[in-house]
Parts: sequence; C-alpha cells; structure tokens
Amino acid sequence: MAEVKVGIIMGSQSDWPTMKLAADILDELGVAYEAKIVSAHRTPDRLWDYGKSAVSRGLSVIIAGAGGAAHLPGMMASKTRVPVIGVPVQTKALSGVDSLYSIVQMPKGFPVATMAIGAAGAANAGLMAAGILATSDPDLAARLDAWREALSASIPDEPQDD
Ligand code: RP5
Repeated sequence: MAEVKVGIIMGSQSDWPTMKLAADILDELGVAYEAKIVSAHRTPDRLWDYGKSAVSRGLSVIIAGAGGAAHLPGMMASKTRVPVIGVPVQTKALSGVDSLYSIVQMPKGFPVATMAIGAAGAANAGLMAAGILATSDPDLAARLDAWREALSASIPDEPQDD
C-alpha cells in the first residue's frame, strides 16, 4: 500500500461532491490520499489534532475545502507547515465568493494556495498537489506530463456545430 502523502479535508459531508473532484484527479495520477471531514467550527479539536500530527504522519500536502465562513484552510495553515491548498466551495447564498474571500486573504506568515471557486478549483487542487509531489517523484512527474499532454491533445483545432 502506497504511503499517504496527500490529505484531503473538508468542512462538511456537503463539500464532498466538490472535493471528490480533487480525489478523482489523484486517483487518475496514482497518488495515494486520505479524505476526512474536519470542520473548523463543528470539530475544532479534530482540526487541531490533524494539523498537529500532519508532519509526523508524513503528509506532504493538504487540500482543504470549505464553504461560506471557510476558516478550515487558513486555520490548518496556522497549525502546520505542510503546504495547504485551499478550495473555496461554491455556496448557494453567495455563489462561493464568501468562501473565496474567507480563504484567500491570509495574513503574512501563513499562506494558503487558493484555487478557483468550485469544481475547477477542486480539480486544480489535485493537480497542484500532484505537481508538488512530482518535484521529488520522477514516475509521478512522467504520469503528470502524460496527463497534461492528453488534455492538450483532446482540444480540437476548430470549433464544431453541435
Ligand atoms: C462549511 O459550511 C462547510 O465547509 C460547508 O461548505 C458549509 C455548509 O455545511 P453544511 O451545513 O452543509 O454541513 O463549514
């Protein structure tokens, strides 16, 4: 069994349809991960324990997704030096702009690499995590290069009628 180097955490079960898109990318690229519900507000002790043990458990990247008052990515970045990639989950009330603003504007010293709102952001978080790991994993680097080339090759030269 491959060592888990990526932690995918989210504030709620309701975030999983979005965060699963990050997991799907990691599956495609053969990157082992764990997925957990860790809420900054509802399970603060779980957040603390996760951040405290992230280094000793061997995590290299944490992908953190939350919506609304999305404090999870920033609080996790405050608790561990493991790089945190933040995914602003799209909300019904404010379309995810609330999530984005809650995640992106971190104070100096505790960065969160903030992705786009919603599905594209979650998929890109998976790719970003893979890219970070690929800097020290040539096999993964080759798989990521092939993934990118396949995407480029799938784009037609010219638009077509439906
Ligand atoms: C946040 O509140 C979660 O990340 C989620 O996006 C949002 C709503 O959570 P639920 O009320 O659906 O559990 O903490």
